[in-house]
Amino acid sequence: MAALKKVLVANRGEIAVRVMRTLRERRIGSVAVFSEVDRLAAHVLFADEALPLGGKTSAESYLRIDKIVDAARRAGADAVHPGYGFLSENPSFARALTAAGLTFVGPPADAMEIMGNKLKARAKMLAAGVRVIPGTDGPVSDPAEAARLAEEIGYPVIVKAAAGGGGKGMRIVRGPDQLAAALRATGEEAGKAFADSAVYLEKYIDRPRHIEIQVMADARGNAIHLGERECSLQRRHQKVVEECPSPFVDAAMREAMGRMAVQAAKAVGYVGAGTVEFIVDPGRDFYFLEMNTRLQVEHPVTEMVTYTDLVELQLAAAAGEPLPLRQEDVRARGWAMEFRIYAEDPARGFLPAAGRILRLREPVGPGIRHDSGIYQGCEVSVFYDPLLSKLVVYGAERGDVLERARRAFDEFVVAGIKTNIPFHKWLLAQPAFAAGDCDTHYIDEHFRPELLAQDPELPFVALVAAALAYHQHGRGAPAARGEADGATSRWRQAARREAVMRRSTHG
Ligand code: MV4
Repeated sequence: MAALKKVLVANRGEIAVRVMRTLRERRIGSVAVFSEVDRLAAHVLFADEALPLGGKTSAESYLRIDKIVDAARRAGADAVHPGYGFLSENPSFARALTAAGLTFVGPPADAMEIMGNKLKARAKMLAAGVRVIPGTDGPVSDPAEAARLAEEIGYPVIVKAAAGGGGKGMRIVRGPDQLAAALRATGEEAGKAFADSAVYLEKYIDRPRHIEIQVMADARGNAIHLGERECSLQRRHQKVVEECPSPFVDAAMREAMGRMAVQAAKAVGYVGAGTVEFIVDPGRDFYFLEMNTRLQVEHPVTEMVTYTDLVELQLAAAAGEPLPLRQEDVRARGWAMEFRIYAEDPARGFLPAAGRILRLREPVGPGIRHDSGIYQGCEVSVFYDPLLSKLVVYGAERGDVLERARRAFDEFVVAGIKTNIPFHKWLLAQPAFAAGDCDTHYIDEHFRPELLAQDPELPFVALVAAALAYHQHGRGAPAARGEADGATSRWRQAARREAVMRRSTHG
């Protein structure tokens, strides 16, 4: 296959911009596609050229295989990079591109198909000698048979949808009395969500850590791993912070997990960048959970620590080039953490936020990388994923990264819409997080909105507003004395509320 000259990026937001940055460095043309809502989005402004898909929702735009294949043809692209989400793990998309003479920057459709079904993946992994969680070999539907199998596995067990993934379609069962109901409910849910009602049983691993291995394979049968990422900090199956290396993994465990991940990739004829997810029990035993057949959101922490550009490696693999490095050439140096910046309000149950970004001050300086899909003045809609950007912090040691991250968040200003930046500041103040001691339940068990610090700029903003009001109204501004109708001043009310809050939170 010849070197790539022009690549269409079938995605939006920070990942589309991220992919295009490597394209620009490699002097490969970049083509953006966009929905009606995204005419002025960051990825459109960054690209060499941009084609409209029409439609507002994902289903009408970024999920339309026909429109994207057509756009790639019209632009004269030779390849399509799918990013993550949208069509990135859709075997039909890969096949449609191949049929149109275009290169899919991703694995073979067959590999995606196997890994997209948990039962198929389990069977393949078992045959390849990869350790999977004890469970059933196939789907279970008969409650009596399920009860017998669950007894054999040992309670608690978990009912999972074969077509599920990422936390959707599963139920924990603590005893035989709950099994039949869980089987029925999970099956019904899976039928609706994935048009496939097959479910199976696994041993339930309580309080797991989520650790994943980055793999990279070429089309000539070579495969390597680039170490692990710790992804245990999640809120309702949505990752919030990831890091590399994991504070929980030692050299022996990394080696064993890495070897198993490469085995998994080879077993399905994998090509390109992929991630093998492991679930690790408190006794440090680890099991294959699933393989994500795409570039992941959190890939930058691996890039920082291994000094690689995973998009560049993806493009090389797609072009049929051999892997430019052997396993023994992979070296890890330093520590990296990624903080996901979401358009959501942590003070109000993480409600999605939308609107115009009125002011943006991005953190910069030593060890800071900000992979962003926003700019000052841009509109954030509720049509797509709420991920705005990722703050990636790099340093020599984990402690340096934490200090640097606190500094970076103090510089970071996003005004106009609510973000989870205050949440990250809270997290960075937690001793358990600083100690690297959080499992997948930490946030759900420890975070409450009342714990968020008040924005330190707020008193200054109030002061400036008061001064302005004083100037505009002349001496004796009415706001200082109460409303004209005799009601208490809003300023005074706010001050009282503040005083009460301080008393109640500081004893
Ligand atoms: C499990 C599990 C415990 N035991 N499977 C959640 C997402 C999906 N990929 C699989 N998940 C889990 N599967 C067994 N047999 C616990 C989880 C799980 C979890 C896994 C990884 C990261 C965060 C999680 C949060 C809750 C539950």
